[in-house]
Amino acid sequence: MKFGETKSYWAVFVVFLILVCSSIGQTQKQQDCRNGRGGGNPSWFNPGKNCNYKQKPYHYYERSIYLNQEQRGCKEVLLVCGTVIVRDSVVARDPGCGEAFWPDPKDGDEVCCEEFQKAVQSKQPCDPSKDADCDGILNENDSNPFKADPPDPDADHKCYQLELDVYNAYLTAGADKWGTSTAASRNARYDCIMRRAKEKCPTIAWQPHNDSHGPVKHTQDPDPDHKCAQLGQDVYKAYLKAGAKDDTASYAGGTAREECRQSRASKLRS
Ligand SMILES: [Ca+2]
Ligand SMILES: [Ca+2]
Repeated sequence: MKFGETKSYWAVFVVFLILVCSSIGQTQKQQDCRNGRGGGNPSWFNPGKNCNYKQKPYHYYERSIYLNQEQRGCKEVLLVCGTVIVRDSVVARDPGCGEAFWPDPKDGDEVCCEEFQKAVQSKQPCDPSKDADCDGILNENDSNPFKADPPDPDADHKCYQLELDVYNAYLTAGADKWGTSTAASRNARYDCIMRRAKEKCPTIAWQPHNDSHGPVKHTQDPDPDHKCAQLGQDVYKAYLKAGAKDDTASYAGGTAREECRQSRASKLRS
């Protein structure tokens, strides 16, 4: 093999290594995003070879516990390595207890009991008797108790507040309640949630629309009372308040203003 040939083999090998490493990085990232905060399920969910005592959690559901003439009790129990996790609810006698809240554990749901019990004692990284997968959702509210759920991108309700602010901005501009105002504010909330989710997990397949159009000239000013201009300003400020970047906020404000001008111009023409 000539020296030049060896060099090009090396180059191909290095490129191959880079590709493999970057694809592993990508998979790792997707994994973290799917498993949510802290980057994944706690260690007791993947019992390794060194784990001596593994057990699949056991789930049972007791319906219709007699309470009195009007009410029934429903009791769900999860048994994990000797720890009992209970979910009690009281319902009207009719129709009675609904479907089970927790899913039945499957074969891949084995828990490493030494690690689980160690965490129950030390409460590190969390207390699994209260939150078995350490995702911050307590067992009794977690419909997926053995899998860390991804964080809620709107946990601080900023996107919900944005929806309210945009709705009010449209009402002030004279838009109708149920049509334009509702549609515009829902779109704003969806856009906000998706942007924030994508910031946390860049692998999410969603692209924001940022194809900005300049203002259109109209023969007659469709906005003599500056209601559309005010709407644009209000939407811009609402986005900034929700934590949007300045260009995202200007785009949203500009789009609202132009759509408002278009709609008023077409009313003037008819
Ligand atoms: Ca949980
Ligand atoms: Ca969970």
